[in-house]
Amino acid sequence: MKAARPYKDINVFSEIWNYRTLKKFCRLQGADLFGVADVSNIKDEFELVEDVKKGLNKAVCLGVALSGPILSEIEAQPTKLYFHHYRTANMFLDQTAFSVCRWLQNKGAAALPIPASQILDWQKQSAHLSHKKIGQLAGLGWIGRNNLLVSERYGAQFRLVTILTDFRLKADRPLRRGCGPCRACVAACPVGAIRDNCENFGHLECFEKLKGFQRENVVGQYICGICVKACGGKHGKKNTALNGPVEDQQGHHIRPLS
Ligand code: B12
Ligand code: SF4
Ligand code: SF4
Repeated sequence: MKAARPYKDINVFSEIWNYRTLKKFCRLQGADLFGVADVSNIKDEFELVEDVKKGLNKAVCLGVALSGPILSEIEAQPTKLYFHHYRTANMFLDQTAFSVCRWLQNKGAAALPIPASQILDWQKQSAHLSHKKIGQLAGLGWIGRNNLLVSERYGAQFRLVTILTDFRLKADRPLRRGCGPCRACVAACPVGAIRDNCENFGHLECFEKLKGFQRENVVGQYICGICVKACGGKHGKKNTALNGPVEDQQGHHIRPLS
């Protein structure tokens, strides 16, 4: 007779099964990137009530890709189209996180969606938690020279959201990749805030430039988009006009759309 499976294996099995089912649900909701991070060791960094965050040891991190043509329009400053797109992406991510929260709660789990772009402390310019850090732990990408989370497929041309949960889920691992010899964003930044090493990123230069765009009434919020446009990844290279037109003058596709 076959020996009964040890209980531990059943736990591992259910974590993998849950991970796959949730991933499928998130894809159907429109998420382009999905990953799960084990956040049990970094919860001190979260600006949440101790009792609330106690059992929330997993973080589901989702990414949604931005429109290549909208980014292509950005030159020396953000555009009105990019501003609208940025807000739409945030709303989409918040709605998706809300659906994931309901999905998890209907499975009997606790779930806490973190806003895509809400600032808690205006002095420190910080939020409840860093989506970039969660995304990096969840294997979505690496912190690039531009101080953004960079994925192999989308470069930095995506936005993020996080849902904390106590649901039993397999956790992903961080990627062991980086920018390599690329310096596209270093050359693109109008204030030289992007250096060779992301640890030397010029937060203040960048922030002053973004405040300037808002003061000059270019856009209504602290956004820019220049270093996002510069960092296209595999998908962005095809999707933006950076590499020339997709069609020839007769309307034939001259390079594949992804
Ligand atoms: C406040 C804010 C800003 C502020 C300043 C943020 C800051 N402190 O640097 C301002 C207004 C300047 C800003 C600018 C921009 N922002 Co902003 N911002 C935020 C917001 C709302 C909060 C960030 C926060 O809490 N920071 C606090 C610090 C402590 O966290 P952190 O900056 O993430 O730093 C951590 C990691 O970087 C990590 N880390 C640092 N170095 C390294 C090195 C390695 C090797 C590793 C592994 C980790 C690591 O450790 C840090 C501490 O945990 C987030 C949304 C969110 N909740 O995450 C969006 C967010 C970070 N912004 C985003 C974007 C896109 C932008 C802009 C391009 C503007 C635009 N939309 O056009 C610029 C980019 C500037 C740049 N190149 O970094 C995206 C980034 C998406 C991505 N693919 O990475 C986010 C995640 C919003 C979203 N929902 O997608 N932003
Ligand atoms: S957001 Fe603009 S100013 Fe800030 S690092 Fe990127 S390109 Fe430079
Ligand atoms: S543009 Fe190149 S150097 Fe800059 S963050 Fe992206 S991959 Fe890294």
